[in-house]
Order: sequence, then C-alpha cells, then structure tokens
Amino acid sequence: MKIERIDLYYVEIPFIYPFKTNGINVDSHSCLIVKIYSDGLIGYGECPTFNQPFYNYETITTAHHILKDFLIPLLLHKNINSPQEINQILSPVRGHQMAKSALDCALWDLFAKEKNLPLSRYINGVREKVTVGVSVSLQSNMEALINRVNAYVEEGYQRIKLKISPDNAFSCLSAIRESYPDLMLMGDANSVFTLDDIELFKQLDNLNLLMIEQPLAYDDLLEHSQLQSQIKTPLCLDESINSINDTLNAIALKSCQIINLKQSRVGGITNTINIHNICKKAGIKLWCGGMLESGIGRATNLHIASLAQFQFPADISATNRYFKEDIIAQNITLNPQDSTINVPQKLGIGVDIDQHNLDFFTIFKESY
Ligand code: OSB
Ligand code: MG
Repeated sequence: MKIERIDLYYVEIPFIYPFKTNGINVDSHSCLIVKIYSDGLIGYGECPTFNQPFYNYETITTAHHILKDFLIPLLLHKNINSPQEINQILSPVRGHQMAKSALDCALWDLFAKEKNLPLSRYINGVREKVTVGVSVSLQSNMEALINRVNAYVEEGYQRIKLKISPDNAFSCLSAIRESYPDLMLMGDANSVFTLDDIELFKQLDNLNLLMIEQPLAYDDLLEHSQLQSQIKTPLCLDESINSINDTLNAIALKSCQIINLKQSRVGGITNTINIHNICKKAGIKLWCGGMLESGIGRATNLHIASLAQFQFPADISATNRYFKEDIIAQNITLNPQDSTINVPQKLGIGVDIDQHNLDFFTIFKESY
C-alpha cells in the first residue's frame, strides 16, 4: 500500500476526574492522533504521551517533533507490503517508542481494513471479549479511596489496581483487602520504592496481591530481580520494558513474572506481538496496560489484549471512567456480569471516529 498522506492532530480531552499518581497529575488527556491514508482507506493511531516527562522521557512536544521531523518523512510516499515493515523503516530513529507507535498502530489498522478483518483476527487474537479492571487514581484520604473502590466494584470491575508509595501502600492495600477478601487486588508504584523497603514488601506479601507493578527504578532490571527472589508476590514490570531486548534481559535476569504490555511503550503492535511470543515461550504472563487513552487507543488495546498470553485483567476501562465526550462515535462499555469489554468486531480497530469531537478537542492539525 502506498502511504499517500498523513494527518496529525494535537488533541486534549478533559477527564471526568483528574488522574493522579506518583509523578503524574493530569486533568485532561493529551495525545497525538495520526490518520494514514492509502487506497481509499484510513488507519488511525494514538500517541498517548503526557505534557511532562514524569512517566517516561517522551512528552507530547518531543513526540510531535520526532514524528514531524523524522518519522513521518521516513514513511511518507513509501510502498509498504506488510505492517511489519515499519520497524525497519523507522529504525534509524532510536527510542521514541510512543511517537513510533502512533504510526505503527495506524498502519496495522490500515492493513486489517484492507484484509477485511477486525484487527484482533488479523493478529490471531483468541477472544472476542477481554477481562478488564480499573487503575484507581491516588485519592486525598482513606475515605475517598474506599468510596472510589466501592463505586468501581459496584459497577462490576473485578480487578482493582491502587497507586502505591512507601507511606500509603500497606494501609491502603490492607484496608481494601479487609473489605474484599477475594478481589483481584494489586499495587502500582511507578518506581517510588527502593530495596531499602524490603520489610514493607514482606508485609505486602501477606495481602494475597495479584502482583506488584514497577516498584523500583524505571530503568532497573537487576534490583527487581534481587527483590523478586526475596518475596512471593509476583513482580510486574511496566516502565522498565520498552523493547524486545529489555524483555529478553528481564527474562534472563528473572526480574519479573509478569509484564504490563502497552503497545505505545514498546513502539507499536509489531514489537508487542514479538514480545508476546517471546513471553509465551518463557512462561512470562502478560496483561494489557493503559495510558488513559482516547477511544482510538483503547480500541487498539482491546485487540491487543485478545492475544493468548494476555492472562490478567487489562487496564482498559469503560469510556465513562475517563471521559464525558470521546473522539470515537461508540461508547466503550463494561459488561458488568463478568468484568469484560467486547473487542470491536468491525474492520481494523473497529470504531468510528467522531470527527466533530476530534475537531473540537484538536489544538492544532497538520497534513503531510
Ligand atoms: O503506570 O500503568 C501506569 C496511566 C498513565 C501512565 C501510567 C500508568 C497509568 C495507569 C492508568 O495506571 C491505566 C489506564 O486506565 O489507562
Ligand atoms: Mg504502571
């Protein structure tokens, strides 16, 4: 397929509630949306970066720069025979995985549409609905936290992730565990613990947690391996896994038992599938994380999460957990009886763009 034209939208969509975690405090979702045009079809991809480099080093401004000045010129007017080719084409640019993922995801959407398949079928996904949970924003006090968790559980979410730090982890997780002895419960530290917190990790070991996500440094594999060898709760890596090599190194070092896989963090769907296959062989379990995406990114996530090795509930919540108004025409809704969301069954990512809302939330647009 010849890449005829690429549109890039710089978008900001207000959240219903601000999202706060260690390092991040946002009241709207900033992202870049790309549209790739070929043979009368359009593929959509989302780069879900923040305004600040407090989750990873990319920001919406660096992603815009890298896309505009390097990635889009590498791709534009090329003839592409399969979406896997994009990795090689973009390989002169080192890193900047989130910027790359927008183009990669749009291309996978485009090729699935050309093949007349939903993306999940095109990538050999094995399920038509995906089990999901919710990642709870940091709350100002215990009562607010308990109320928020109660509300999510009542809505039907069967897996709850709390944002944790050394001063709140035990009190918050044990309070929720007391109310819900059987809930799938986990903590995500976004790298604010150190190995000096070992006694605290041993206490958390008694709470029957599903996993602890990214407790140590964002660029560490060695200390995670030292921690994993001392506790029984499975460790899950998020920020530390940005590539196939990171995955191979984490497996070799036994740094984790689980990976939170986000296609945006690893540069797109081609790398996601490769990492998925490596983890399947190595017995590392996966689940699909989230970056508070708009409906475009969350639809992509649902297709990814249909792959076989995604075995824990995804951080893909219903539209009403994030936005009053989204940039897709459909609302993504929770099936409350089994805490699932249906994988869209139309072609490609399987959702229609609400062009009116996309224009409304667009700060600027460029065409190449
Ligand atoms: O650490 O998993 C994380 C959101 C933005 C950046 C990092 C993370 C998160 C979440 C929310 O936990 C997941 C979601 O609902 O999209
Ligand atoms: Mg995380």
